[in-house]
Amino acid sequence: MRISVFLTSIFAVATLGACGATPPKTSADNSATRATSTPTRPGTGSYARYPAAEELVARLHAEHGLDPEQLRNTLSRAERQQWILELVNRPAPTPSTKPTGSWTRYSSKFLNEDRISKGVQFWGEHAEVLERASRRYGVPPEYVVAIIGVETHYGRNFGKTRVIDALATLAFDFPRRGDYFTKELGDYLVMTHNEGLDPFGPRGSYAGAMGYGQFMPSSFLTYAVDFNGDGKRNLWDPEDAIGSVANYFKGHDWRGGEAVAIPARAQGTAPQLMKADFTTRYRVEELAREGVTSTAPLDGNGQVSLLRLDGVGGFEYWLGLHNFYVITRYNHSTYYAMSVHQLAQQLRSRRGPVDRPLISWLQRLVRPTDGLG
Ligand SMILES: [Ca+2]
Repeated sequence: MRISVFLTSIFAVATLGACGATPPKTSADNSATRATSTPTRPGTGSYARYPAAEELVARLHAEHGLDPEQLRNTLSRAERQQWILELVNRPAPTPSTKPTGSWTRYSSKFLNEDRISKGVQFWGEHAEVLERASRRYGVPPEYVVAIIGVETHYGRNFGKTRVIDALATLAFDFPRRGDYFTKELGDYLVMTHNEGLDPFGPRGSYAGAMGYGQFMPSSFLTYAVDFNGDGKRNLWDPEDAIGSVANYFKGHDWRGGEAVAIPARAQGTAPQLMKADFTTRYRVEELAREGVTSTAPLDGNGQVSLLRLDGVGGFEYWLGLHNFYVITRYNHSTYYAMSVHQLAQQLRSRRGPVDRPLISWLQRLVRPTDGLG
């Protein structure tokens, strides 16, 4: 995924690092030239003898038994990336109360023919793995494919920034989210130690998100799985990534078989003034009093979120159910989760209601009987 700088200014910076799995990314991630290509010598980098780096070294030694000299050596070779600080410190514009078409612009990045057809292709290439993940974790394949499609265009854009530089820069030079990114930097060093990786090897987004699903290091430690059975958890391997994304959703209480979001009808001007995003909770009767009604049964959901999409043709209203909230655990944004949901629906509709692997599996079950008969 490569959000334009415009989108970054509205959505990404405001929510940077708030995300469970992946902070939003920007077109700046494409700038390979901005990332330092070779590690500097020990003790000469931006964070050599930094007090905050020393504190992190002490904590990682105490909590994980990591070698302080090695850690000090690594951190002293990380490079501050000034462009990342400029990006995250850019002020976010104030939200408008009138329709501006922001949803139409945002969603057009993901809800387009290219993203759908490449998603169907990705699904076809990994159909067996997606089915296996769906059976094990109870998450439909289309939502796993849609996440990977929105995050990295199915592995086409992993991000080119050295993860250690991104995390060290945000941990030590971005006070507003310093605690969050210091924790992520620590988790990254634990991850590279446990997995036997050179900390200067992995590249990702400007915020340190990695691989097909753009996992942050804390998400790697908690939710990544070895889904191809080679003994390693590798976020850049599609099979491990598919299992890990499905496990992330399961870990955030995805409920198999339940709907995600339902379009709503809205009458009058009252709905425009209501608080509307994935964090809201309204009783159905409460919404009806304000002129908002569901276009489909709510499967027994007594409380729902009111979602307002700022489309070019005017506001569009949806009701977000439990699984919609689960998608926002990946990225705390209504537009993000709605893009994933609608892309998933498009992928499912294009792929067809029943998976071919399931059919061929059933055929294999039947054939031996035929042969014996
Ligand atoms: Ca693996």
